[in-house]
Amino acid sequence: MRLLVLLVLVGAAVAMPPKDGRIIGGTECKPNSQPWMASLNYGYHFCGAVLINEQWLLSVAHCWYNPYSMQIMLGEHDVRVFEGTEQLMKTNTIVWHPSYNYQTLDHDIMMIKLFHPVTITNAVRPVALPSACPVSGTPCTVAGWGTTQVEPESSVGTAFPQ
Ligand SMILES: [Ca+2]
Repeated sequence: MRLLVLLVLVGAAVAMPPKDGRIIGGTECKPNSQPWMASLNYGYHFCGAVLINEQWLLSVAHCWYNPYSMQIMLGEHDVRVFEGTEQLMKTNTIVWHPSYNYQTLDHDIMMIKLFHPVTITNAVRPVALPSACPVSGTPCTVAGWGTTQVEPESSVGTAFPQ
């Protein structure tokens, strides 16, 4: 599964959310062009996160997993192959939004503190956080290890393709 990127318009994404909650149609990223992306895994990738400074990540609360079992991989492109740019991290501190509701997914945000700060490299670097909310219609990038196409009806429910 390689890192994918989607370019969307903020206004369009808000006005027309996909029916099933997925964003389909991305393209494979240039390796390490999204150096703030992290893969959360426990033997395999299960969720993405974003490095917001040298020791904290932002993700969604519904991706919570036992912090003592979870690994955080930074500097990833292909999560199935060792590429020499990865930094494996652990955590014991996960903070949910205090109003997170697992049934409605309201306030679906969590913060993950790494045991140690990352080493800043060309493949691992915090994202530049905005100083204000974006204006409707502002282009933005969505990145993650997802799928680039809709699966045929017959394969619905199978693992995501690369
Ligand atoms: Ca890799």
